[in-house]
Amino acid sequence: MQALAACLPDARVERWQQDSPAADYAVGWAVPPALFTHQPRLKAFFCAGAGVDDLLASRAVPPTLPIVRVEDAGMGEQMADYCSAAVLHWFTQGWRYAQQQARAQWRELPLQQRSDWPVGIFGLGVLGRAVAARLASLGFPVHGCTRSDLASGAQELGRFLQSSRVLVLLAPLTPLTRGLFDARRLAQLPRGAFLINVSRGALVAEDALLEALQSGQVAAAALDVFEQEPLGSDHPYWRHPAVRVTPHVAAYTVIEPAARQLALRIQALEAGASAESLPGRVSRQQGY
Ligand code: OXD
Repeated sequence: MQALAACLPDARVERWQQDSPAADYAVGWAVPPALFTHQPRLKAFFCAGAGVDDLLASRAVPPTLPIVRVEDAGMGEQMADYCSAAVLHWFTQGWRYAQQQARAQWRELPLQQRSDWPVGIFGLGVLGRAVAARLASLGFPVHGCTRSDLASGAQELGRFLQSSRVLVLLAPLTPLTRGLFDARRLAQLPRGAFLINVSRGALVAEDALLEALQSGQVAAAALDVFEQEPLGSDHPYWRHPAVRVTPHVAAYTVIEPAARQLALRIQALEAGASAESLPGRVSRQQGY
């Protein structure tokens, strides 16, 4: 809040409460639905996180209220760190050596070639592109799948999956992507593939992933997001030897860049720009 106030010295910036006066703009993440009923005059809502699926699913959000997401705001670098750490852990056999260490087993494993580790990034928005650039700079062959590739048919997605030894999910949760990675899609990956999910848990059918891990179709997974969060303490992911669980922390919004970005957007709106023209403007039709 202070960071935003510092960027907007002429504005009154305050923490929202039910009796707060009517505001022109609101900024938040996982905000209570009451904010929208108590703030009927909002000109725009700024989402401080990357995903807007919960907001779009909420009946409290007026259907005509412009929603604008922060873009990157320090998250691209963190996503790139998270994904490259997972890829390097698998590529350098770190995960297998950890399993061997648990058995006090001294056994050299073969050297890997980066060219045998093509990485497919599903979702090439700002964050997907940051991850792609980092992995490419580490020497991995990287390719991507965008919304228009998805729209051009099942074959395109099939080709993308077949050539992804590591699949990174970085696409928003929309009607098109919900449950997309089911048993049939996971079977299109090369046998022994690796999965990183840093977008939304509901993109993946959990039972199908557990089965694919059991059969060896998927060798290992690094999961930051889950259908139910927090992940239940009895969920099989927690104790699965080939699954790394993190509690939805792959990327935090960094306050200062986010505040600078929001201030620029608000100033643009106040100067007469249309909400449609703002970077990060959410399309209700596309669902992100
Ligand atoms: C998200 C976020 O959208 O953490 O998941 O920003």
